[in-house]
Amino acid sequence: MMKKRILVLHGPNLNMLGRREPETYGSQTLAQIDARLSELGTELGCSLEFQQSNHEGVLIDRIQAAFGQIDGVLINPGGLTHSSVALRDALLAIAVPFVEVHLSNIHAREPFRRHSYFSDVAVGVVAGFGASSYELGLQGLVRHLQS
Ligand code: DHK
Repeated sequence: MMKKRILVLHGPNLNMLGRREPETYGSQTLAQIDARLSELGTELGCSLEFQQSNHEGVLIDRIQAAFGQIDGVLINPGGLTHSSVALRDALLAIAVPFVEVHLSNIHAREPFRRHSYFSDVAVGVVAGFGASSYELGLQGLVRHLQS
């Protein structure tokens, strides 16, 4: 089976993980999360590329650059989850399956976090398991790509 290529995208403020509202987002840093995902990617036989940005346009440019180069996307859009039609459109434009992940349970927080511009076009959504949301999301995405 061909090695699956996965793009892992982190949106605004996720570079602050470990220091940012730890009671909501946990104590792991983004570097620790990415390191664990790299290990898991190796176990699952896929290759991962990572990008974090606080800028919507940078994330969109990265997605466009991946056109035809990747098999799937694992994304935590951060606050853009609740606002970005443009990021949603970029993911639809490259036409590969993606999984949406959140550290926190966005449905158990403020009402404005309950709506996502991504969930209805995602293969799946994982929210509320802290850093484990990323691992569960990657496992689900790879399984989907191999099925
Ligand atoms: C991360 C953020 O930065 C928030 O803006 C989202 C998400 C939730 C998370 O739980 O990973 O509302």
